[in-house]
Amino acid sequence: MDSHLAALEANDPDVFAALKGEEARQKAGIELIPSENYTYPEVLAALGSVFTNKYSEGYPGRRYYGGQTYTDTIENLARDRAKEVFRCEHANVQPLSGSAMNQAVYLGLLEPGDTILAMDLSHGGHLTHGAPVSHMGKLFNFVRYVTGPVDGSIDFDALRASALEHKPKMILCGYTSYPRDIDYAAFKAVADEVGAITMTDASHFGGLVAGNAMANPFDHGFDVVTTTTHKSLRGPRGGMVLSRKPFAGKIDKSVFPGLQGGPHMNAVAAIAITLGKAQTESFRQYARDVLTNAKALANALLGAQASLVTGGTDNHILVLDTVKSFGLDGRKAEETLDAVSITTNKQIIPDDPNPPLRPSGIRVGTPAATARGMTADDMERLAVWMVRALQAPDDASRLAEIDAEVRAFCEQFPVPGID
Ligand code: DSN
Repeated sequence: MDSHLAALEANDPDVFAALKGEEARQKAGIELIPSENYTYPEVLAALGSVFTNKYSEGYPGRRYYGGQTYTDTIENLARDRAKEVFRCEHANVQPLSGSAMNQAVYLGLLEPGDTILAMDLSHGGHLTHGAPVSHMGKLFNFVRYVTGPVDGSIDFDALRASALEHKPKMILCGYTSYPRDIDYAAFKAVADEVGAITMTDASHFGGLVAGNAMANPFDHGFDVVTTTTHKSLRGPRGGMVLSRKPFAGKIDKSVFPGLQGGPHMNAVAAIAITLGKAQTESFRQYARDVLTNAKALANALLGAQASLVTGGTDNHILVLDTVKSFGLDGRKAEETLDAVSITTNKQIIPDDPNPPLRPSGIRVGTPAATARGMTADDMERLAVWMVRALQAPDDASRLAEIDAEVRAFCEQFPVPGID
C-alpha cells in the first residue's frame, strides 16, 4: 500500500473503509453506465498529488500567483496534447467539469437571451442544453429539436425549418442518451444558412473521437467542441473547451475570470496524462473495441427480442426500452440488474409517458467493461444474464444464481487503477 493510503488507513479508518468498499464494488460487478469508466493508475497518482496544493489563476505565463514553474509545464502539455489529439486550434483545459465547460461557452460567445438550438433532454440532450430546470435554460432562449418518430434519428428537415424560423446564434449537437452517430456536415450546412456558431458537446464520445473511432466535428468545420475528460476518454473528472482560433480569447476569458477561479491543477495534470495515453495505438484500439462491444451487446439483446431506442447503436450507448421489452419500468429494471451486479441507469426515452424517476428505459454503455478487457463474446454472455434477470425480476433464487455467475466472471478481469 502506498504511503498516502497507509496514512488514511491509520488516521481516518471510516473514510478508508468506504474507499476500500468502493474498490470492491467496482471490481465485483459489470459497470455499464455509459458515462463511467475506469481511469489509469497514473491519473489516480496525479489526482492525489501535490498539484492539489497549488493555486494557478490565469493561464501559463500569465498567472496571478507565483510558483508556477511546474503548473505551467503541465497545463501547456495538456493544451498541446489536446490540440493534437482533437486536431483543433485552441484548447482550454481548466473547466472543473461538464456543466461549467458548457456554461463557459454560452456565456463567453453569446449574450443572455440569445437563441440556441439544442436537443430536447428526453430525446438525448443534457441538462445544460437548456432544460427548463437548469440555470442556462433560464438565461438563454433554448429552442429544442427532437428525434423523429420513425427510426428515432434526428429529423434534419424539421431542424432546418426550426433554424430558419428562430435564427439561433448557436446550433448544438452531441448528446447523453442518443445512440447514433451525428451528421456534422448536415448540422454545419444548416448553421451556415442562418449564420450560427456550431458547437458539439462530445462529453460522452470524446474518447471515441480522440481515438479516431468516431467522426471529429472539427473535420467538418465546427467552431467549438466541449468534452468531459472522465467518460470514454478515461481521465479525471474535468472538462475541456476546444475551439477554432477566432473563439479562443473569448472562451479563455469566459472560463477564467468569467466563471471560475483557480483551476484544479491536480486534474489538469491528470488530463495531460490522459491525453498522452489517447495518442497511443493501444488507446485507438480501445476506442474501436468500445464500439465493437456496443454493437455486439445490441445485437445480442435484439436477438433476445429486446427493444432498443433507434433499433441499435452507432456509438457506445444503448437505450433499452424496458417497458416494451420486459413490462418493467426503468427503475425496476435498474434495481433488478443491480441485484445481479450489473450497474446501469434508469433512462427517459423520447416522449416518455412516465416520470424521470420511473421512466420507460435504462441506458447501457460499454466504455468501462471494455477498459477491463471484456470482448464481443463477453457481451453475448452479458446479454443473456441481463435478459434472464429482467424476465424474472421477482425470482430471488434466479437473481442470486445470476449474481454468483456475474461475480465469478468478473474475477477474470483486473480493474485498471485497482489491481
Ligand atoms: N451525468 C452524465 C451522464 O451520465 O451522461 C451527464 O452529465
